[in-house]
Amino acid sequence: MTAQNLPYHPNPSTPKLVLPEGACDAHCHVFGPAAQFPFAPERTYTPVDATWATLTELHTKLGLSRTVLVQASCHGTDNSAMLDAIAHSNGTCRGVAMVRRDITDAELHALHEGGVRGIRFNFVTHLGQDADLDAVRDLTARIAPLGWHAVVHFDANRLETLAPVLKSLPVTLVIDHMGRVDASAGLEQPAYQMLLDLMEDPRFWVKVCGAERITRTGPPYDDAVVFAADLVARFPDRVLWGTDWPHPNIKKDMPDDGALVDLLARIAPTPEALKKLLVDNPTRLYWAQ
Ligand code: 0GY
Repeated sequence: MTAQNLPYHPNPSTPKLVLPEGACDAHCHVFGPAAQFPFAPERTYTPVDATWATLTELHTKLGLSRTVLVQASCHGTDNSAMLDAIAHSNGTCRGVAMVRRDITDAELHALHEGGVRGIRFNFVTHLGQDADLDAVRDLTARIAPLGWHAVVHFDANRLETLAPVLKSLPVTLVIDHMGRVDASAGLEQPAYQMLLDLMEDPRFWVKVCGAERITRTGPPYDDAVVFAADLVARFPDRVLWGTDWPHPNIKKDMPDDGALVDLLARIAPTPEALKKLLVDNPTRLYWAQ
C-alpha cells in the first residue's frame, strides 16, 4: 500500500490581490478520478481525486483563467487524465507530459495535438527512481523539433551532478519549485548559487512556486518568499508560477491557495513583474507554438 495523501484545502480564501487578465496557473495537477483514470501501480503515493471541474472552480475564485497541467508520478506515463482535462478546456489549458523512452513520433505528435508542450523528468528521492539520463538525452533531442521544453524536478542535492547534463541538452529547461533549495539556508548557500549559475544560461527558466515545499518555518512561508522574490527580480522574463494544487505529498499545513496567490504581492511587487510572471512568460512557453 502506498501512503494516502492529505486532502486539499476545503475552503481556500479569496485573495486580496487582483491578478492581471489572462493570469496562468503554470503548475498544477488533475488526479483521477481513480475509477476513470487509475493511478500507476509503481507510484510512491496515492493522491486524492482532484478533478478538472474542482480545479476550474478554484481558478475562478483565485482570478486565474489559464492553466498548465503537469503530469505527476502517481499517474506515471499515462497522461490520459491530463489530456481529458485539456480537451475540456476550450484552449485555456496546456500540459507537460511524462513519456516512455520508446514513445513513437506519432504518439508525440498526438500529444502536441492534445495540448502538450513539454515533458517532465523527476530526480526526487521520495518519488522513486530517477529519470534515466540516456533517455533524457534521447527524448529531449526528439522533442526539440516540436518546440517543446523539458521540466526538471530535482532535489537540491542533485544540482551539482545534474547541472552539466542539463546544460548539454538541446531544449529550453524549466526547473521546478526553485530547485527545492532549503529555504532556511539563506541566499548564499551553495545550492542556490548553483541554481543562479544555471539561470545565467538563457535557456533555463525556473518556477517560483513551491514555497510550501522549500519552507522550514511553515506558513506564511517568509523564508521561501525571499528566494522567489530574488529570482523574479533577477530573471523577470524566465520565471513561472503555479499553485501546485492539489499539493501532492504535503504532510501538514495544507496550503490555502488564496494565501499562496497573495504571496505574489511580495514575490512580484510591481504590475510589470506580475504580468510577466503570470501572463507574458507562460504565453511564450505554452501558447506560442
Ligand atoms: C509536485 C511535487 C511533488 C510530486 C510530484 O511527480 C510527482 O508526483 O511532482 C512532490 O511530491 O514534491 O510538483 O507535484
